Amino acid sequence: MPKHKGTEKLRLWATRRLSELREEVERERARRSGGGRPGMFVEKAGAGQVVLIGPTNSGKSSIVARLTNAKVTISPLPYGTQAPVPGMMTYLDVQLQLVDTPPLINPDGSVNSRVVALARNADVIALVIGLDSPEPRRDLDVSLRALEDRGVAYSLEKGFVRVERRTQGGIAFTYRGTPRFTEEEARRLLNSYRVYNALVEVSGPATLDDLEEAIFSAKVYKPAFVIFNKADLPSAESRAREAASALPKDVQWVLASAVTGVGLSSVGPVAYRLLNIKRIYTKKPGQPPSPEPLVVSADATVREIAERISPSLARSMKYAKIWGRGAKYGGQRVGPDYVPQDGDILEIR
Ligand SMILES: Nc1nc2c(ncn2[C@@H]2O[C@H](COP(=O)(O)OP(=O)(O)O)[C@@H](O)[C@H]2O)c(=O)[nH]1
Ligand SMILES: [Mg+2]
Repeated sequence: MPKHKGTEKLRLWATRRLSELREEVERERARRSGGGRPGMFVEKAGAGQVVLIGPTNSGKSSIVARLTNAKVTISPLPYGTQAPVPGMMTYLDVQLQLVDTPPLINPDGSVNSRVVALARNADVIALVIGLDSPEPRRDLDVSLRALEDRGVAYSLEKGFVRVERRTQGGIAFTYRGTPRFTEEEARRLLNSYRVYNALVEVSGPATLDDLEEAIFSAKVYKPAFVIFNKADLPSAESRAREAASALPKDVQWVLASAVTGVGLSSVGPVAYRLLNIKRIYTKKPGQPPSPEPLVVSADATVREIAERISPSLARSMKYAKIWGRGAKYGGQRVGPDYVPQDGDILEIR
């Protein structure tokens, strides 16, 4: 990488990421040679993986125990959870995977990079903060900084860029918000790194620095929300409100108690929304819709949904009939580029 002032930050990221990956390789080697370290990666299941992270004793294990069938260890002693434990919960009629994790912050105050790795690999991050802590706001800040410093962005408010390299087609841009750079500047930077073909997705007021990070994929965006737990304790709500005041606007929070169960019913809907998916009930002509939905990305078109069923259906389809929120009237006829809504019934012809 060219050495100039603008790449200082980037070199820092690259160095840190490199040492994280080295650690990971070391651990994997130790594990293979029978080192007996508990496995750290959790195979995804269901419509999305929601990883619960946070300081020790905030109630991550208790929440996973309440919402899923998982066998977790709940302990009043700190650092009770050593390895990630997945469990499944049903929301609407889709299965969401919740993952309990060891504490994000080690006893010596350092960050557990294995937990950051789990968050990096998640579909959605749920940050659990215990309201019994002397300083919930500090816990929140420390946890969010741990993610940010290790290249996990949890908010799009400050701007974010994703660069997907391609083999042809030049450089194309998509925007959600207005960046702080011109396409001309972006092209020049990309070209200086010998990137000539790429899809550049720009969110919020992103800068050229953000673009530069994205070229090396040092950074990922993970939608996140905060669970303030232990709502059963005195003045919980005002303490949660105070801590949450520092959150970016696109990071939602919920107030819950793993002991009384209050507020936990928000976890499913908030996680579902952040997963950016939709349920489509397909049907054959003259038959009732399938009881199990097809889960696809929220912006999927009729053609993409057909593709999921079978490539030959996608090729041969002429039109579809649709019922539900995405239809003007039941049985409306729509084309392959139509975007159905969550919960719609679709008959592909
Ligand atoms: N009062 C109260 N205590 C809780 C709540 N959730 C968890 N705890 C307690 O907090 C301690 C730590 O819980 P645990 O789930 O093991 O936390 P973890 O370290 O984040 O997994 C245990 O003693 C739990 O019983 C809650 O909603 N209210
Ligand atoms: Mg635990």
